Amino acid sequence: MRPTAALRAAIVVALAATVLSTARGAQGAPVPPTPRPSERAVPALEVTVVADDLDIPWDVRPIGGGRLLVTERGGELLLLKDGTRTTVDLVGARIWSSGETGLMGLAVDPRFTKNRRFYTCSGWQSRSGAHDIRVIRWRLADDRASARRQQTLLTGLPTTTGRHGGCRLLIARNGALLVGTGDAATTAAPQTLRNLGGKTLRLDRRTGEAWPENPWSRASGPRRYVFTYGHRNVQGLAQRADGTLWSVEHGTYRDDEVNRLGAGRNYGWQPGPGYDESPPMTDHSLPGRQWDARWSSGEPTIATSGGAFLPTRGWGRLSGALAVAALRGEHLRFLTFDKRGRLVRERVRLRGEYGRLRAVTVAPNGTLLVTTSNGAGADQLLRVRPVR
Ligand SMILES: [Ca+2]
Ligand SMILES: [Ca+2]
Repeated sequence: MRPTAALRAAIVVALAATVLSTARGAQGAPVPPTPRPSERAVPALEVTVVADDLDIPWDVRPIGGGRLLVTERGGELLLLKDGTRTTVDLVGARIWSSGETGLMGLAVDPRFTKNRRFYTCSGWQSRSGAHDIRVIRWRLADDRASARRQQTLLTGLPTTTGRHGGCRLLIARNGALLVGTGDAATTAAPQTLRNLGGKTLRLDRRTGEAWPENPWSRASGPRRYVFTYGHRNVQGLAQRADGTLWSVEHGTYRDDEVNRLGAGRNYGWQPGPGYDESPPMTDHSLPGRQWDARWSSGEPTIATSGGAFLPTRGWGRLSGALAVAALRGEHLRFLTFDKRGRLVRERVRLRGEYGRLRAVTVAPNGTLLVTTSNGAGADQLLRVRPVR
């Protein structure tokens, strides 16, 4: 018999922190504040289990009022509050799930309390049987039991078997909706601007039009959406306090990457014929300039996934670091970059304690929401906070 969530959470808290909080660890129950670390100290991390018995929770976003939306890759959208969970019926959805692709990226409108809008990136099956990956804007019903499709913002993100489906979403502080895409394990995608795969894309979340400041925004065809290209499989997107935009992506057998994104830049991925993955993740022999990663794993890879910048205060020496989840590496990695974006420090935490980690979201109270990705319906949503 499996231990109850409350018992497991209590065990986690006892193991994770040297200073024990008074957290009772009940699912989603408010946890009293714990001592904040000094800004000069490296904090210990306290972990509580918000929910368990999840199945590949791919993304998590707060919607206010203590409620969280969670996508499960298999196609379910869940609403969590105070330890209860309900399924949100995505009315008319034709989610296509295969391999690495399914119901994935999630973004919540900054004006959600007024307009109840949220955004998904997912595999989609048409009535003809064809499938692609698309970005859709939904409106959550007043009773939160269902959501209706308001607009399909973008279609035609490539997919083949489901491998390298990308699909992280981020609403930047200027209001633009960013989409990180994968190359669909095809050679054709990453270096051509005629294909939406292997890119970061930027669009207007209200209309689905290309973001007007995109480098090719006045072109016709897919290139008008392109912000950056030459990516293999973007799994994380994050914005730093200084406004800069960053991606996290999966390497081949080497070199997972964190890139600082600049409009129109090429990040250098071009597999060989037959999807030969031996070329480097940043191939400078390609025409023109290729931009090097700001961090890379070297060999072997750790399968970096979601990433989010920590608040600039409240996390001690980790304040302002990029928190990155590692699937294969089974840890959280904190990367500190200086003002110019050069890596100055990295720290690894929670190694092997929760298995594979996928999504990282900063909650409004400055804590981190992290999902595991171990499958078999035994995944967890964790809350990670710094303690003295
Ligand atoms: Ca690269
Ligand atoms: Ca070159």
